[in-house]
Amino acid sequence: MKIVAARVIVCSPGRNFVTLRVDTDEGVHGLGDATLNGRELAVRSYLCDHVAPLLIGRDPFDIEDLWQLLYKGAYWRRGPVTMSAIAAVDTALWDIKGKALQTPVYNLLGGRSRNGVLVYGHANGASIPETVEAVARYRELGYLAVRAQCGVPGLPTAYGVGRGGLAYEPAEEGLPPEHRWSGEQYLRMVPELFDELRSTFGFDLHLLHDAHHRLTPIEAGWLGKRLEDHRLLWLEDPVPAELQEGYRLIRQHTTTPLAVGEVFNSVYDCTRLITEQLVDYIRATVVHAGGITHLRKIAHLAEPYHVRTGCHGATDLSPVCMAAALHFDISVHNFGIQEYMPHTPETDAVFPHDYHFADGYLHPGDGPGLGVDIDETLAAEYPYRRAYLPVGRKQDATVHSW
Ligand code: KDG
Ligand code: MG
Repeated sequence: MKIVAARVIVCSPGRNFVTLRVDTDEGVHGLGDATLNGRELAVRSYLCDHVAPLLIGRDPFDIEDLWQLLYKGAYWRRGPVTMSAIAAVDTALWDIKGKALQTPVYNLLGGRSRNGVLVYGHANGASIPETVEAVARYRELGYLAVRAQCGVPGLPTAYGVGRGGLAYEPAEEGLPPEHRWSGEQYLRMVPELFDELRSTFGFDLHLLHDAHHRLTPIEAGWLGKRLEDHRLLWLEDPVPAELQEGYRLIRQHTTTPLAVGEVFNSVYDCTRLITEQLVDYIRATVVHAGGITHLRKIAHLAEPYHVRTGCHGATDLSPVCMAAALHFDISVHNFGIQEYMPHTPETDAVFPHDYHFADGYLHPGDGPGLGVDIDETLAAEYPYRRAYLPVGRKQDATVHSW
């Protein structure tokens, strides 16, 4: 089998997505997600201008060799644009191999290790009572794990809180909005939120929270300690993780489990965090961390250190990435949990897929390959629209991590 074409489709059915389609001379095609929120066109250019010409004539079954060719062969290594582009190729090749061998991708990854993929949903509200109501709605929908985010008194916007209720989409059309931040006000709100959630729901529900890279290590240590008795499944991204050893300081102060890595793009971003057991969950995912091939290497490194996976699964990762993540999740031994924000009906129509949610779990399809496709005619009705993530600033206007 030979690769005869590699094309990129950019569409915006509610939000922007970048999809790679790889075609072979035997009529089998594969898809890979290449979406990098707010920087979509850079990955499209990387794929079209620099990667696609290298693929033509290659055997799509040589997944490891092609991965190394694109990674080592570029000389310039890592980075979100490069690794998202490599991820898209890698994902498409696994899809092709599954279809060609007439088996779901999870069978190529060692087979199923569990019955379903435990997921968490996103509850949010402008106030604590609204957030409690949103968590209750997720419970009614059958979720066993819920991430809770809440508005912060005194701040006009808060991460994860949008249109109140089930959906939150941070990217906005046009130039980036600027959001204010106050660590002091936020740290007053979060303990009250989880006091209320635990007294309302007890301990039968997994609760999670995302601090979205905004705290200092000592603030994070205090928050983790204050939340310990609430037994969170995780506190996510308490501080930015460029300084991996910085997590030692947080660990010295709290046993609240920590999750890190949705912005990571390679195993080198998390080596110390994993091998020094500074985190409990690693959130790298297929599209931003070099595809299924590289994500498996991260998971395998993590396994002996009791670090589990918790793949990023926000709506800016397309259904192609979600399908790939589910085949990975169901097969990898040290799976922890998968983030799940359902896509809009428009997105689901453009990307028909056979994964489904039932009773708190997602289930990958059992058909050949990844079980996801793209309706290109429908996709063409939704052209790209420039959109950015917000920028964060402190109360005095100093730029801060958003
Ligand atoms: O594109 C950025 C979003 O995916 C990110 O802000 C979402 O933090 C996020 C999460 O945990 O889903
Ligand atoms: Mg996050």
